[in-house]
Amino acid sequence: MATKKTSPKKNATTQAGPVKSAAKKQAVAKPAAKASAAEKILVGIVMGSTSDWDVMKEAAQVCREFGIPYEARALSAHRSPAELEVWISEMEKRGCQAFIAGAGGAAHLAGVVASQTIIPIFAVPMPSKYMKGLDSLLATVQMPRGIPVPTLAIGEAGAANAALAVVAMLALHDTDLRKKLEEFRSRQSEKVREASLLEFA
Ligand code: RP5
Repeated sequence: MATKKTSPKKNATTQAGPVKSAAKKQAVAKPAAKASAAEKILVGIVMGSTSDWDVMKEAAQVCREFGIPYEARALSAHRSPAELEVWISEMEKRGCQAFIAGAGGAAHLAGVVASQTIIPIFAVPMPSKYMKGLDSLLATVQMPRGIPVPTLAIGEAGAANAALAVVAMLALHDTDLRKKLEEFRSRQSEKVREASLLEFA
């Protein structure tokens, strides 16, 4: 049966703020700011459900911190495959250089995105209710040979690290970004050097 392809404009959030939240308003709480179709976007962040946004916003936060234009969308490999396909192709046209995909449970989203584009993708397994994300991790990381899906840690650290991996990739050909990443690393090291353990009684 042919699936109807519609323009995937719902549930999007960009550097400037969310475009629209169709399902759960708390997932994208800021005022709407529509990304123009012509606007260049370097990173596509996609998640299987708006319920993943609490974790995936960590990736968006890192992009924002480094000044990298991104668009974040809730699109499911299982529930909205046609919309997902349209979005991937739109992102390619808009100059996207990397995707970050987060999904939970039988998490096929990152693999499906990877199957439709040669743009690098980084995957984030979502914490899940009953298996604490182990199901998401194994479903994501155990890709068969030929379609690589580099997979980060379960949850927030994975989401932030996925974006940092993208920053490192983009920094290979962007001197300003390289400087920002080096400064980020220095600040992080400095925090560790300055940290002290509390005295105990
Ligand atoms: C996955 O199912 C999503 O990525 C999410 O992690 C999980 C639960 O989705 P909801 O039932 O909260 O929409 O597809």
